[in-house]
Parts: sequence; C-alpha cells; structure tokens
Amino acid sequence: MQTKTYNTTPYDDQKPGTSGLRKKVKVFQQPRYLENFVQSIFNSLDDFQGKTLVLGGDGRYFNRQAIQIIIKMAAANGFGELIIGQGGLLSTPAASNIIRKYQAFGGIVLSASHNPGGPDEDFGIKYNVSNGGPAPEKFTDALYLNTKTISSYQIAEIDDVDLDSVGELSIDHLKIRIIDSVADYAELMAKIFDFELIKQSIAAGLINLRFDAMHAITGPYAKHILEDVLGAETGSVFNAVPLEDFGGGHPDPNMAHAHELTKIMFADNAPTFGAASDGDGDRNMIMGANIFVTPSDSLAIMAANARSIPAYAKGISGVARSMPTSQAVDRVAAALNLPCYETPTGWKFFGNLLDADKITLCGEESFGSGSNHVREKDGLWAVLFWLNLIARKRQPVADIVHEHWQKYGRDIYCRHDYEAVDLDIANDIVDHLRRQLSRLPGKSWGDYIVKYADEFSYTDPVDNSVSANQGIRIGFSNGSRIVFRLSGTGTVGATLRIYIEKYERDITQLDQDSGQALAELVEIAELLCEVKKRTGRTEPDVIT
Ligand code: VG1
Ligand code: CO
Repeated sequence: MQTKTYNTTPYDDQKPGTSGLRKKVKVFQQPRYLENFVQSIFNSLDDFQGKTLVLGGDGRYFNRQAIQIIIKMAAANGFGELIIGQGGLLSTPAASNIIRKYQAFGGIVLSASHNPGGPDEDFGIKYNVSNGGPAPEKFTDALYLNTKTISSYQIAEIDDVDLDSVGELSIDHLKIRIIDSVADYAELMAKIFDFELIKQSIAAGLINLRFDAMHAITGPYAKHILEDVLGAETGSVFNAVPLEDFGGGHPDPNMAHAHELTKIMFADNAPTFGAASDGDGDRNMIMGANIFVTPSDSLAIMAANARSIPAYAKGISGVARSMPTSQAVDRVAAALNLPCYETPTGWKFFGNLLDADKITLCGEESFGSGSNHVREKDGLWAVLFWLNLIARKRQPVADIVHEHWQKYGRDIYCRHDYEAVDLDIANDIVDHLRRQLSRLPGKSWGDYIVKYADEFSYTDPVDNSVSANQGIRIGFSNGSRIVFRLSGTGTVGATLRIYIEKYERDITQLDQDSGQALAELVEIAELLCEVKKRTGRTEPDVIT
C-alpha cells in the first residue's frame, strides 16, 4: 500500500468539548480540518501498530465521506484491523460494545449526538479508549496540544471501501471488517434483560409501546429488538429510518423536540409506554400514559429496582450522577446503603468508576443513563430496563413513579437553556456569578436560604485527577439547588444551562405542576445570573 505524507498547518479551534469535537459541517469540510484532527488523535496514541480500531457514526451528513478519509488515514498510520458498522453506522453504545467485545485498541465515533444534521448543521468526532468509553480529559488535553502543533498527516492511497456489504477484505497488512451494526448489540441486550418476560407482557397487552427514533440511528436497533425480537406491533417504532438530516428535526429526545411522541403519550387512550432516543442512540426519554419521567427520576427508579433485572439481580455496587442531575438517586443510595458519586457533566467521568466497580449504574439529567454493560450512556438499554420493570411489576409507569415519590420524596426538576448567547456576554455572566459566591451563604429569598455556593471541582477517586471549573452550584438549606454552567457541545456562541431543583417530601404535595413549583427558584436564578437582563431575552430557548 502506498502512503503519502501531506504537510499541514494547525487550526486553533480543535479543542474537544464535553463529548469530542463538534463543529458545523462547513468547518469540518475545510481543507485538512478533519485530517488534522484525526492525525492528532493518532499522534496522541502509543503502541497501536497492528491493532484494531472500531469505526462508525450516527449516519448524519458527512458521515460517509469522513469514514473513507479515516479508513485511509488509519491504514497509513499502521492499524492492523478496522471494524466498521455496515453503512458506516454504529450507535454510540453499540460502538462502545464493539470495542469491548472485540478487544479493540479504541474507536472513532462520528456524531454530534442530539445536534441537528445536514450541510449547514453539525458534525462531530470523538475518540473512545479500549474500555469502550470516551477518552479521559488527560487524553483530550494531549490531543488538543497536538492539534496546535501538527505539521503533517499521512494517508494511504487506496480506493474507497464498500461500506454497505457485510464482509471482510485485506489490503496488505490491513484487514477491514464491515459488520452488521445491530447484531452484537441485540445479543448483549438479550443477556441483560428478561426478553421472554417482556415478550409475554407485550403479547398479553400489558405493554403497548411507541418508540420515536427521531429519524436517527436507533431506528434499525429499535425495529429489530422491539418489533422483531420482542413482538411489538409493526409500526410501534416510528421515524425509524436514519436520515442524514434527521428529517430536518432536532434529534433530541425531550418533550420540546419529540413532539410527535409527546402528543401520542398525552392523548386519551395513550399507549402504556413511550420512549425516544437521540441522534447517536445514547439518550432516552421515558414516558407512560399521560406522564413524562424526568431523567433524574428515571435513574433513581432504576437504582431502586435494579434487582428486578436479571443482570443486576445480585445487587449493584454503587451509583453516580453528574453534578447538575437531581439528587433523587442520592436518596435511593442512602436508603440502600450504597456509595453515590457526583461527577462533572459528560460520560467520560463515569469510566473509571465503572472500571473499578465502584458503581454499576449512572446517569445524567440530560436524558442519559447506563450501566457497566458498556462505557457510554445507552438509550435503548434504558428503554428495555423500563420495559423489563413494567413487566415484572405489572404496573403502569405512573404508578411506579408515584410509589417511588411516596417512598423517597420528589425532586421536582427542570433545566432552562439559553442558546447561541454572545460569547462575551456568557463569560461575563459566569464571572458575575463567580464574584458573588463568597457572599451568598446565609443570604435568603423567602423560604430559600443559601447553604453553600461554590464552583464544582472533581477529584477522580480512582486516578486522583482533578477537573476544576465544572459549573456553579448554589444549594439551599431546604435541599433545593440552582446550578449554572456553559455547554461544551454547542457549536454557535455559548449555551447557558440553568438547572433548577426543589425537594418535596410532603406526600400531599407530590403531584404539583413543576413549572409552578419551581417558579420562585427560577426568579432567584435570574436575580443571580441576570441572563434575561444581559441578553434582552424574555425566556429560555428550551425547557426540559
Ligand atoms: C450535554 C449534556 C451532557 C452530555 C453531553 C453529551 O453536554 O449536558 O450531560 O453528557 O451533552 O451528550 P453540554 O456540555 O452541552 O451540557 V450527547 O448525547 O450530546 O453525546
Ligand atoms: Co447522544
């Protein structure tokens, strides 16, 4: 195989964010932009010659072109084997599973997750390490340094590879395997859950489900598992064909973006169970007839009921949540006497805890949950967890949630996002918040008395690495919290996220409307950060 070395000059904007590098497609299409980043990934790795790299993406616009380029670069850099999902498709959790199952050296996942796709929208790329999880900060920091000094990249002069036919080919020292994108993942799910029980419950009409794949990657996975294997009626999975632009939508499984599903689930005669997943298949939204389960509650309910699931029947070792995620799971951990960890936002922080078996389940408020079965969050896994739980408990979703609240109290929760905020204004907002921190403890608004105010810093209990400046936390003496942080996945300006949470223990008050219950805290948040005042906006772009 002929390889060629091209000279290049660095781009200064290739710093990976919460989950890899995300930019507009047009940015990635600039000459040498993708090549620089991919070569910088390889330059940050040691001893990968002759080893296996997994490759796949969420199928968005530019996925196929990018995969062909990466194949040629991986070949030139000396990988021995490439395992690629058919059509260049692998959901993020499926890619994590493939890396683990085939003991690959690592993987490159092409995704901008829930961000829109298409020629004028977003693209993304991230590197996952041999445990199947997103590379830790130590790696992404080194990678960023490499992007700033890169001077050449290598590419093999080989033909484009046919991504659409499952099979193997060899080019000199390189073996390329195109694999079925769904089969290994479906096999893993069948080992974790009681498929026979779920199947019976669907056949008996106890479960009647709708799954919105949002024209994204989980379509083929959900069709196969939910319809073909578990027997849900044909058409239960809708928007099931992955499209390069996700049908023009925003493949983010929340009530703001998955309106089709939301309408179905809040109609009269709604199905018993509804769910949706995101662009790359790692997020989930769980709904029952006329009820939406917040992701934070979903995590807590899973933790409380883990023993009902075959894979976790012997119990779980501990739980973790990202810092802005509600404290609902903490209450379960306390009751079950389990360790509970609070990590910064982003799945990469769960990897060490899972590898060291300090935790079995983990999750984020941003519609992500997962377990030790892979090292990414996993949308369909969460859906199957709930189906298994409903089948075991023989109860509707609403009853499961209400029983949980009665036992543990309810963490009423919402997140407000202000998107595409001018960068300077966003940084000023954060500085303004930072300056107030030392003066806030003891300050009160009505019943809300500030107990602590700090900037979250995390020390990894396994490798002692420190991640500072991970968001601003304001805690109140009644257990309520307001958290502020800037997104690390947006591609236009800055996105300010405000996370609001109130703990309700009074069992006569559990059914409150969350908007009303949180209104006072929302006002306090504005007094503290002045986002409306400083941007002239009257409301958040998205409330989840
Ligand atoms: C967001 C979420 C975070 C999640 C990340 C990647 O990050 O808040 O919880 O891990 O997206 O998810 P940020 O920095 O924009 O808040 V995904 O499904 O986009 O890979
Ligand atoms: Co995602």
